Amino acid sequence: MSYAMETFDPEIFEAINQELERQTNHLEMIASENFTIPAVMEAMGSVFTNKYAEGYPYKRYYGGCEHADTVEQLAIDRACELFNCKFANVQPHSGSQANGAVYAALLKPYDKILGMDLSHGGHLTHGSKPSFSGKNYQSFTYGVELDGYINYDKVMEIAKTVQPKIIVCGASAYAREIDFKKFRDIADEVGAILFADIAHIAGLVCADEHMSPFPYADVVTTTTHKTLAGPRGGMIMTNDEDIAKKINSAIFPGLQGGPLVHVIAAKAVGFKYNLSDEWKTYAKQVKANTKVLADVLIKRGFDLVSNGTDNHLVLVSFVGKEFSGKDADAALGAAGITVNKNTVPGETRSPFVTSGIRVGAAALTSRGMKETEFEIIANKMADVLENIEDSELHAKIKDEMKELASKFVIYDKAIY
Ligand code: DSN
Repeated sequence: MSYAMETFDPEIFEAINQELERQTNHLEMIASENFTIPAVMEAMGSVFTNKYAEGYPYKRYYGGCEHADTVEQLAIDRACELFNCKFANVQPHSGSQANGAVYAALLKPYDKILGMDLSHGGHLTHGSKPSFSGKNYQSFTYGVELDGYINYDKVMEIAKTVQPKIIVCGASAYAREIDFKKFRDIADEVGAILFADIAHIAGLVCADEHMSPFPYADVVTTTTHKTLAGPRGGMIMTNDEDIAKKINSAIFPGLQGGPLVHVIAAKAVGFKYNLSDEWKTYAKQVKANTKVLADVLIKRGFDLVSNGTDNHLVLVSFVGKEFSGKDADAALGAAGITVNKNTVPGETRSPFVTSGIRVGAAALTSRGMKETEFEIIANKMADVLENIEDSELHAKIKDEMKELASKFVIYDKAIY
């Protein structure tokens, strides 16, 4: 019996190859997505998927972990070098698991969390009511002003009223630099722990293209797949030994069982890429490309939340327009440009409809696109948004975008 995927499981083989075609022919502009390097995928598909390794490097519960130890220690050391911190836990299976572990480590049930409102750009795990973070803890929120910026004085006022045990800073849809020092001042004023979730901006932070949460935050989490372009997963970092010990216990045995050693190996490979000079050039280019996207859309008459960007994404607002974020998402999708609908400050539509879209530059920058291509794409986006019901135009632009994409092929096969 052959277990090669093509013959053993042709349905899955076909779906994977279709996905490669989709990723190749469409322009991926979802701000939380990226293309990882083949070496990361090789590690994810490695024999480490077979290994149980409960515990931490050199302190395992099972035998045969000597190579898992090598891999996890390398991932930890590279993470600490990358973010200039003392301790890292590279085992969280996702960003949500990482955030859950921070709360489990540092809070008691019903303690108070203060985080950014989901509809203002925060994340479900920052205290949103449908999430464990809003159910197991008393959660309170701060938001952005109508101008799209966080008002740190207001956050201070809210923090003084709420007296939270933890303040969460970091966002999923915020186009401006986050001032971690100002959040530190707020946390100090009310005696709170400062927790920074840098999942969206980590790839910029480690390249000095965004202010670092260290030394201001007590604990920092990130995903490893968004702007870091590594494998899908999470990570927790701190400079505080006591917090590090609590986090380790919260992840294992608190929340997770055996770590995904194949993914940890892939995280280590990703961090090696993030530590390279090439990465610094990439992160700069992400910001330059996003700036072009913002400038063109503004020039073409669209409203951007905060009127611009400091990072890898823009939020386009359709408040006052006939069409919604959902309509825009669908029209751009038909034109071969993948984005996501997103709530905007002062939102009046439901989260399933919304009045905005979130657009990111990280993935197309990984394909090698630069300012010239982003200018073309932003103008095509504007053409679609100005002609939201013209399906013939959308189909024509889809062909043009496919032609553009074909010049920036990232993978020569679906499985590494
Ligand atoms: N789903 C992620 C994002 O799109 O930002 C957050 O977890």
